[in-house]
Amino acid sequence: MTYTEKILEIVKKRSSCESEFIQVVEEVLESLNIILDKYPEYEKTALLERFVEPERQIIFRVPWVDDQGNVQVNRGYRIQFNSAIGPYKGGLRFHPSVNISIVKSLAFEQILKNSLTGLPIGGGKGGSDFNPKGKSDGEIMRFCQSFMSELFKHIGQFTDVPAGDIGVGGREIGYMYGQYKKLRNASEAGVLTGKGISSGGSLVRTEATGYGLIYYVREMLASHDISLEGKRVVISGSGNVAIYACEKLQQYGAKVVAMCDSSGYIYHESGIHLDAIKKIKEVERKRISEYLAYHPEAEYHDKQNDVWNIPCDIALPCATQNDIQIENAKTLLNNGCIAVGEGANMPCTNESIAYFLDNGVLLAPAKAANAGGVATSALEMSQNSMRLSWPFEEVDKKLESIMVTIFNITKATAEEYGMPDNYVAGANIAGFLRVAKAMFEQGIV
Ligand code: NDP
Ligand code: 2IT
Repeated sequence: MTYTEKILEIVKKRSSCESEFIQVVEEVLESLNIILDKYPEYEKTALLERFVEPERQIIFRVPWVDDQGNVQVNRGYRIQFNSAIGPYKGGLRFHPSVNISIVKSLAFEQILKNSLTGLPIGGGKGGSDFNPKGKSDGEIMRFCQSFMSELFKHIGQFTDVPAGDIGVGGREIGYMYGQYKKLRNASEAGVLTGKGISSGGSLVRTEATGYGLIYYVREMLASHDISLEGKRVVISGSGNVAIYACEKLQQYGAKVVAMCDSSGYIYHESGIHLDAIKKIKEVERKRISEYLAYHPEAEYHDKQNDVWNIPCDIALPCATQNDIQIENAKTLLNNGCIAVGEGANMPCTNESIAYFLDNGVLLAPAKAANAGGVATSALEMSQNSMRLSWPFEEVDKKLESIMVTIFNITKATAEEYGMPDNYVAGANIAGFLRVAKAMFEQGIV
């Protein structure tokens, strides 16, 4: 039994009910097998045993009062997974599907993603099974305040710095930041990222994950002499990541023909009009089917996952985990798809990832391709520490340069280990080595 097989056995036994967590650990360990012979000291110091076990897991009650005066109770999570290279850093997800397995899997991914940015940030993730859909502004605020009334004990600008994820955007971060400041009686802007600009947020943070994804995909295609111009693209999701991926693609002359939300998808052959999507999703907080009110010539279909049946050159899953199942992967390839960029976290199943790699589809892996969000969060932390703010162009240039560097590292690492174009392995290995070196240097802690 190899060292990685032994570790996978331990995780399967200890976390037998956590299917998403087992899924990500399996994907990462598979890539690490090839390098561990070079580092016998890692097995001697049980480095992988420590790497797959969170430093701390916090689970708490979140009671709040709805608009009818009823008391509601949700569950809150924060997984502080690894602080070897910096304070725990990662988003908060508010969605009814949130459970310990999902949060742990996202926190584990975050360790490697944050490492790839080259910035000093460790890995964490949190959230709640709270469903923000259909809630009034007052309900959202009371929930966020209650959530922070417990979370504030465990976070801090040098300890753990949360941000947004599914269901958590600028509005929610604002309410949580307000509550944190009240409880701590201190202005510690660096405790949360994704803040509004007036509250110490960074320009470009809103756009960062989507823009960063397209910078990565642009580099990946360019290394095969392919350009984004004129490409047909299908995007799943219509939230923060999807919207700004679409915006940057359109700037590069690509045509986005479909987007979706959890209820269904829209198909607009002449190209999606992003201003309508922004209005529906960022302002009105409505369903994507409303798009037809603005563009009746488009089509709406209520099976969200069928969005992958639309022929495209490039597929960008930007909604949630396990979105592209093996049947979707086969359909995409049959329809001529040449590249997939993972804007969401773990949007392709392990089976789909293997299928794409085996069939020559270029795959930009989530932990590299969507790292622009957290990288810009780290730039927000820097600006907060320096008590100044950089202009949009400056942050965007830094983001672009970070994404180009991440692409180059994932490509070079894949080549070094004899797997050219396998950016999945490149990202896993490069991300791991930086954290492993830091863990080794810091002894058994
Ligand atoms: P948003 O909440 O802004 O948008 C999420 C989008 O995905 C919505 O269109 C939503 O539809 C859809 N969606 C969510 N859950 C499901 C589901 N179970 N089935 C189908 N559709 C679903 O989130 P973000 O755009 O911020 O996040 C999207 C993905 O990107 C997530 O995987 C997140 O972890 C990842 N990510 C986000 C980063 C960020 O900076 N925000 C950074 C890196 C990764 P509906 O509104 O109907 O629920
Ligand atoms: O998955 C992610 O990288 C995020 N949700 C962003 C995390 C962050 O701290 O900005």
